[in-house]
Amino acid sequence: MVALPAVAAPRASDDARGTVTHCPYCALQCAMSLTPTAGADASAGPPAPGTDPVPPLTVQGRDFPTNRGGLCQKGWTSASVLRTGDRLTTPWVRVRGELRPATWDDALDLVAGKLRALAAEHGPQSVAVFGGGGLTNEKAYALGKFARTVLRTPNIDYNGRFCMASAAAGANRTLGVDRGLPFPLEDVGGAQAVLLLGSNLAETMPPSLQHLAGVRAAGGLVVVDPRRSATAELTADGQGLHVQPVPGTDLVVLLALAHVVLAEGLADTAYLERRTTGLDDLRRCVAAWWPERAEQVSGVPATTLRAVARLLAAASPSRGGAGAYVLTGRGVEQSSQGTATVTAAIDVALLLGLPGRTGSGYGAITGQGNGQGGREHGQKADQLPGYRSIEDDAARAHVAAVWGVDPADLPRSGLPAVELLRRLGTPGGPRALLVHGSNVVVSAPDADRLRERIAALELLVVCDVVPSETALLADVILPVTQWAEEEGTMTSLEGRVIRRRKAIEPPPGVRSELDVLADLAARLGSTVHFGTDPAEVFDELARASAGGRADYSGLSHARLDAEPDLFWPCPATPAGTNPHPGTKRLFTRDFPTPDGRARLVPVDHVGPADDLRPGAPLYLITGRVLAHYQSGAQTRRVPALVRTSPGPYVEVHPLLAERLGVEDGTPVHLETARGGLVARTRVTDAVRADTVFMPFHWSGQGSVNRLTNDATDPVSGMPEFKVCAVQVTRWDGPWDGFEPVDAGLEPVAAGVRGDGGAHAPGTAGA
Ligand SMILES: Nc1nc2c(c(=O)[nH]1)N[C@H]1C(S)=C(S)[C@@H](COP(=O)(O)OP(=O)(O)OC[C@H]3O[C@@H](n4cnc5c(=O)[nH]c(N)nc54)[C@H](O)[C@@H]3O)O[C@H]1N2
Ligand SMILES: Nc1nc2c(c(=O)[nH]1)N[C@H]1C(S)=C(S)[C@@H](COP(=O)(O)OP(=O)(O)OC[C@H]3O[C@@H](n4cnc5c(=O)[nH]c(N)nc54)[C@H](O)[C@@H]3O)O[C@H]1N2
Ligand code: SF4
Ligand SMILES: [Mo]
Repeated sequence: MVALPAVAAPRASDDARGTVTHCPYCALQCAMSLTPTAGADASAGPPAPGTDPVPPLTVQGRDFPTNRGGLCQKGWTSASVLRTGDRLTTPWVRVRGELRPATWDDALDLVAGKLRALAAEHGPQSVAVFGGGGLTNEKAYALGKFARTVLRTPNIDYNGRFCMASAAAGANRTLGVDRGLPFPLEDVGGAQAVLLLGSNLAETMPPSLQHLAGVRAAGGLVVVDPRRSATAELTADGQGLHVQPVPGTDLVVLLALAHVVLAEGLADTAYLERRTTGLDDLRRCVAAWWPERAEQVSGVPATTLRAVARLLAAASPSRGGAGAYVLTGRGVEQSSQGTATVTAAIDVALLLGLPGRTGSGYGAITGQGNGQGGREHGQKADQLPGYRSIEDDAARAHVAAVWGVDPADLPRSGLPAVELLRRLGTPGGPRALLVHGSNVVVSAPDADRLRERIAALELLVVCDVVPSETALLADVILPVTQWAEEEGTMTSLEGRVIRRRKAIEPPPGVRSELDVLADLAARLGSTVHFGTDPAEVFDELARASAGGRADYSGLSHARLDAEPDLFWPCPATPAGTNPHPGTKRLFTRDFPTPDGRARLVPVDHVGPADDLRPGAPLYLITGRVLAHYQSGAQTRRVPALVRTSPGPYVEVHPLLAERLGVEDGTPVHLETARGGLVARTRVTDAVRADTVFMPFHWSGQGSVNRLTNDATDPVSGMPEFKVCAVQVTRWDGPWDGFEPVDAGLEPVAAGVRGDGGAHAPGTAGA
């Protein structure tokens, strides 16, 4: 029998509306309150086949500076995932090829035994760890510490490499620090111009649109996207401009904007003089990108490029404007030149004198719930907690002292995500992989190749809440607590540290990841202490972060409960003095670089790694839809979301549709250098005629990542999800269509169906 979820007893942190917490999904971390659902039987098992689960908790939006009470459809249906029919409630172990329910003791003994044997025979680096930006700060910290002190492997990286790595690299090298938005989101409300590059906020963070109302009214919203996305639509009726470049040419657009700003004398010369270095080199590099040349590459008219540069300049403080922002999203970052593109975006912002001025700035829009904190506390191959470098001896000494280990025993940098995944099961590569919070076989590029690599592993262990497609390939699945079942902290896209609170008991049989890591550490004979109380783990994390770039040492769960408005850095202060107020806005006085100045960095355009060629004459771009989250592991299990967005599709322009001889709904075959798939067309003039678009939320036949390129950015290691070359043809062959996934509707039988549905071991045999 499965799960008898009971509602946790109310505590001081609950208000009249229930448990005060935040959404489980994206980095906007919308505030919500959770109350037991009236009439729902908290002790009921999974829903009967064919019926929607009654969520045990009712979700209500709560007023907060970011969401102002608003939630998107994913947020208000999020409690359904707590009671999905195939929620994992017991460990599963593969026996003679088949997953079977197991006890925790047997499962963990098996894992520990195998890890010990592999390390003894092949060295500690033969075990790799893959984390996720959805884990709480506490869990991300514990995972990094576990990898470095118990496994002693350098090979830990995480899905943030797919998400924020280029933005992080770009910001670090220019501004000296990577905090997605170095200002609170509400600041954007007063702007006169916003240049939004490769972000579809209307679908990916709908409540955030409230902060764009002002700029739209001022006619200053500029959206750069090869598609007329829902966000680009917001520029209609004089509210701004939609710039629709050739995919992968945003860097050229930005270089041309920088060119115009300099050529027309629109730069903030006093700011450049006082607060930056590197202007001469930048000037030389952008001189080559006059608007007419940029037009030839990007397809954006030179007149538009000039108009955008002038609009931004007019809104800039140095020219008496009300303020301007340059913001980047995954559309420009998930590129083999993502770091260069972010760098160019920051160069433009610096030329206009925006960063560090209240009411203006540059920011990258962080994606996952804890994408920000997840990259600060040690899941990244080259980082220790507090955003410290693992190659820096002082940082190693500090963190080793907190952990009670010898700094010499800490490994150095490991392989970044894509390379780590490519090397799985290869000679000299990792032979075991522990996955915490990512569904890589759906979300990583060149996914068919990844499945082959995973099959070559000697051990795959997946900790998850549901039997994701990746979990179904595992040798051992460990069921862990999620979101409303646990305490912790998340760091939002603004660098605001917020509390996640427990509202319901987890199903019996499920354990917290903190507990799993502590138990495994003990079974592996480690003497390093692993706390299982999230508040205690946070205190340790805070100490480990002290003095680092992301300093949390002045924070604690208790303080965050009392003050929900604290941003890092927030260092500890001497006893008897006032606590540090946190840092809402960065760069107001200087930049955290050695000379206190921001660095203008020259960059140049190369183009996509897999560009148009004979046999692949169109661009394939990818992204998201409103109703689904990431690999869909969670949202494909929410019936209301599946009804809104039942399956994969390919957006095709009417001119291309005519050339291909297809109509709305006709299946087409997509073929790239990596593989092929068949999906239904959606004919729309929102996409360019030389481009097709496909969302990545589905697996099996509908998984676009079977086609995407795993070429990476040379600085950040981020893969080029957004652009590759594709051949599209009408499909007249046999095709049984994509089975719409009736997620969570049936308690399903064991076995791998392979079509990416919501299926498997969850309740079988239980
Ligand atoms: N509904 C929903 N919301 C989410 C998520 C989700 O999965 N679903 N995930 C969360 C996470 S982790 C993230 S990272 C964020 C991502 O949030 P966004 O960055 O807004 O999301 P995407 O849809 O991946 O990409 C944005 C846009 O990039 C465009 N694009 C594609 N190629 C190019 C190009 O070459 N140039 C330009 N300029 N644009 C291009 C696409 O057409 C798309 O409209 O969303 C978060 N919020
Ligand atoms: N083509 C294409 N591919 C992309 C992108 C794109 O734009 N285009 N975007 C990329 C981006 S930005 C991202 S962020 C990635 C994300 O893709 P993934 O890394 O696959 O992220 P999720 O689908 O959120 O997977 C999270 C998994 O963790 C589980 N989970 C939830 N909470 C917990 C927890 O507390 N502990 C544990 N152990 N598990 C938990 C969920 O059930 C789910 O199975 O996809 C990338 N892939
Ligand atoms: S915008 Fe993001 S945080 Fe807000 S409700 Fe939707 S998924 Fe949740
Ligand atoms: Mo992301």
